[in-house]
Amino acid sequence: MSSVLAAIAIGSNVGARHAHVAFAFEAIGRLPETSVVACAPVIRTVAVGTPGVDAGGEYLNSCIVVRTGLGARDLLGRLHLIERERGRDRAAEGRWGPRTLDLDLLVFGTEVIHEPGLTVPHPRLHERRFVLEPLAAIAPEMMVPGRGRVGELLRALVDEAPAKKE
Ligand code: A4P
Ligand code: MG
Repeated sequence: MSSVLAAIAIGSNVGARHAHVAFAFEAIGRLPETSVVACAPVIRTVAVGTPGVDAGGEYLNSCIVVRTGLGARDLLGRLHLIERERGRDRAAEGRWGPRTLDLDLLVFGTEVIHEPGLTVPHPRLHERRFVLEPLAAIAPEMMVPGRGRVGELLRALVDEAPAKKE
């Protein structure tokens, strides 16, 4: 079986956040052709918003690295199903609005994908401390195609405020 290392971001800022994040780790671990390589610490972060949309309260953020034989689109489709199982309703939320569970495909091996509904590496990964901090805790050497290594991308954010709330 050919397989790749994939990194997935986990975020939650609505409802039973700890339970949503725990469910995500467990559900991703149960995906077919997929094994968990490492789970990042769960950190509390300040919500990053977009003008005109209430970003909601504090997030719990984490990351998981898996080895998978699934294709990128198949994997993302299954992540969306996991989000739905935790009550995520995209139709009812604004962009970057509050959400029960957000699962983003950050990195998929060495692949660079620009398709409708699927951009890999995730286009905002390199500028987000709430993603890079947990990911660097488990995969600092992981290469983000076109951007550099995770640990270096995090160090490049030194001038920014810390993601952690406390
Ligand atoms: N899509 C395309 N490529 C991908 C990919 N690699 N991974 C498409 C995930 N989705 C991808 O996503 C919008 C569309 O992107 C989907 O149709 C999917 O097919 P979404 O999950 O419905 O919406 P979103 O997450 O609000 O959009 P976006 O632009 O991905 O938001 P971000 O960048 O994920 O930001 N603040 C803190 N502290 N912590 C957070 O976790 N998250 C966000 C969301 C904002 N502020 C935050 C946090
Ligand atoms: Mg998302």
